[in-house]
Amino acid sequence: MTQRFQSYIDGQWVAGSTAAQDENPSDLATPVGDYASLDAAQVRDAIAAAAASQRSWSLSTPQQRADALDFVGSEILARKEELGRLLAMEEGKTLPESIGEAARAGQIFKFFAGEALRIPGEKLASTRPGVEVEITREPVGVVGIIAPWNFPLAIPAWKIAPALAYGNSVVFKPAEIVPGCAWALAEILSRAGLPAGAFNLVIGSGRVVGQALVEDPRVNALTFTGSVRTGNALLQQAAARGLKIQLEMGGKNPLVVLADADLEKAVEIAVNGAYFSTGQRCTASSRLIVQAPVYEEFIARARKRLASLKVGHALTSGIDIGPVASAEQLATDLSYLDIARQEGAELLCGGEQLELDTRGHYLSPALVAALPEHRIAREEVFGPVAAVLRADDYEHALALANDTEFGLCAGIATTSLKYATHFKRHAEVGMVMVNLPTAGVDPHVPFGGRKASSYGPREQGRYAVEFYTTVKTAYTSA
Ligand code: TXE
Repeated sequence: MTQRFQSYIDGQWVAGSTAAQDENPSDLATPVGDYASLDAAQVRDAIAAAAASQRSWSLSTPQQRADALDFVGSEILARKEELGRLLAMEEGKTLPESIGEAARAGQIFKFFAGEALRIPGEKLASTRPGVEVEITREPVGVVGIIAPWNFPLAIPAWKIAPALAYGNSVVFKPAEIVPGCAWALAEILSRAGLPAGAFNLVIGSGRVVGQALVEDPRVNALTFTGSVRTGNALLQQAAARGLKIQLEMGGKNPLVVLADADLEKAVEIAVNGAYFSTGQRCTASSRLIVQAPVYEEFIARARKRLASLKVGHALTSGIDIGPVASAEQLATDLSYLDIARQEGAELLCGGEQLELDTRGHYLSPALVAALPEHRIAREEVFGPVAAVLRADDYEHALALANDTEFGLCAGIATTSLKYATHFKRHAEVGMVMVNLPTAGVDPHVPFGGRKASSYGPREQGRYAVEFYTTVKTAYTSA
């Protein structure tokens, strides 16, 4: 019997109207389950429930909030293998990557359980005699969460956990292709002791469910991770009604490899950053910028390493890369490879659809020698596809690294302290890595970018407090 993933509104499990299949990208013949999309009226019910529970949840003690989040974090950690398996089946990440993501989601809930006890404030002497000034943080209210499919446990966790920790109520809309992970998270949250309505899950399409969230005046803040196109459309609508909004969108993250780098390490960093998680990470190293003296050698070693990677069913042990998450994403990946060929870029290896024992969206990791103006070197593909560019020297490499509309993450492989230090200061990004893959971040420090990659305050760590609270300044005269 297939499992049906339902929505959760005001403390009740709710069926939607139209049923759809939750696909398994490793094996299209064996779906993970099915789910039903909500209509706009049901989303409005969820927002009403969140608004109604807002006051009681915002008045809960920090200890109650910490206990609820700690419960969720502990259960996710205890069940990380099982949740990882669901994630692997639904999104297509390898099982070790998926279990790692489940563990990360658990750690994030535990981190914010601690933060709920440490909500910052300040008390200052006034400039006027006999007056005291206090600065406190209060919940924003009802937070709408629109999440993508590529980290179906971790991204919802790093939005839901701080929202609840700081006393907001939540209406969470997952991406269409990962309802199972969202349902599993909601099921745990449903037993965490929250008042009915403080957390709601609304499964359905972006067009209906996502739109209902951005349009409703009872939603006080909206956090989104996804494509630049959708993010920008939401920004326009948010601006029109003065809605607080935070956006995490695409990346075209450069990894610079200098001639003085440890080349073996640099190749490993590049392959990990560009292709693991099937390249479907906003921080993926999709532009490899290699200094001329080591360009050929880097390519030769990268091709050899890529040929050794095993692409396969996400649950098979020993595989390195799972399938692409959806037919739509696979079509995007293939079309970018076509465009690259048409524009004169050279496919060095990979980029082939693979037929394995089970029918799935399998693509071999592709490396493309490109020029900076080629679209494959400028636009986010979001698949196991990387462009490699040649740079004359460090200054040229830095200029190429910054020659993009995006600014999420940048990396450099070098043994030079001088270049590493200069790069950390001059890369126009929100996150920078020295001798590390561009993808792979810590949960307790800020995450986010500049330029077209991000809008609004940073996510994660203590910096999350900026988005999920509003500041009040109180003056008291005795
Ligand atoms: O994103 P969408 P998709 C990029 C990546 C990928 C492309 C498309 O390049 O190939 O986006 O992915 C909801 N109002 N990234 O189609 O459409 C949608 O239901 C309100 C990069 O999945 O932006 C989902 O929950 N909501 C990114 C969420 O928005 C709407 C991660 C994201 O979907 C909506 C994901 C609307 N009108 C994709 N339309 C990264 N860099 O991390 C859609 N949604």
